Amino acid sequence: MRRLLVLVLSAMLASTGTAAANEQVVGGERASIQANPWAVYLVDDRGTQFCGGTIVAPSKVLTAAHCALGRSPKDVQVVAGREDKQDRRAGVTAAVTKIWIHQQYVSADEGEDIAVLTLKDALPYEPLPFAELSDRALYQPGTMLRALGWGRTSENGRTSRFLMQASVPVLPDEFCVDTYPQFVQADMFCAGYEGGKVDTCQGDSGGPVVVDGKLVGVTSWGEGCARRNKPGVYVRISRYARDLHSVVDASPLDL
Ligand code: 4AZ
Repeated sequence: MRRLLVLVLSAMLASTGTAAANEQVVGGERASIQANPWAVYLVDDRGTQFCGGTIVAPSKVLTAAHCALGRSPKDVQVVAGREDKQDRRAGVTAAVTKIWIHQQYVSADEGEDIAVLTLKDALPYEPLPFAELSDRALYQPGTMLRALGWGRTSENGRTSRFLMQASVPVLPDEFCVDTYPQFVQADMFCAGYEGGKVDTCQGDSGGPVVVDGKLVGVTSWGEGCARRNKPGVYVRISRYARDLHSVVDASPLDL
């Protein structure tokens, strides 16, 4: 996530005379794990963070299909309750026992970019409810959404050590279609500013996009990060409510 707070930066330069750019300013704003306890990240078998996710039930984490495809449960772990990736004492690392990927998933820009990880043990953090079919009004253009993640803080930069958040408005579907010929209205929405500057980026994929205490989107794809006229594209979660309930509400024995 990237946000250029020109005023703040010039004020800093004027007052201190140094160019020590504070990553927390250039890269978006910090978000606390206490306020967003359902925000998690995924690590590979080497412990490297590669995607985000959301706790949607005590032992279920929603992420993007493109984050899960081709991975075996034993090579993915969920880190929950940890705002600072370097703070190994904070939160828990949870083992994954099963990976569900939407049956129709092919690639992120064709839609159905959702997956659910089943965890070995229940997490001691509050799950976030996801948007239902009846929540279509939450996708009105102009609605301000909050996207969260530990992804890159600039297009070619490094992923963030800390949980970050950015606010982006839902854009009209026509804008997304004009920008991206492959955009599928029913399955996706796009959000951001025509001028760019605020966006999700690599590593944020699979992570939450929220409004009104509900998960409305999953970070999915886009051309670069924070580019002018290249908004981020997100999974339209309300459209998948039925599919998700069948997986998330299932008892472990049913799967
Ligand atoms: C990615 O590669 C990715 N700017 C995530 C989000 C966006 C672009 C790429 C949106 O995971």
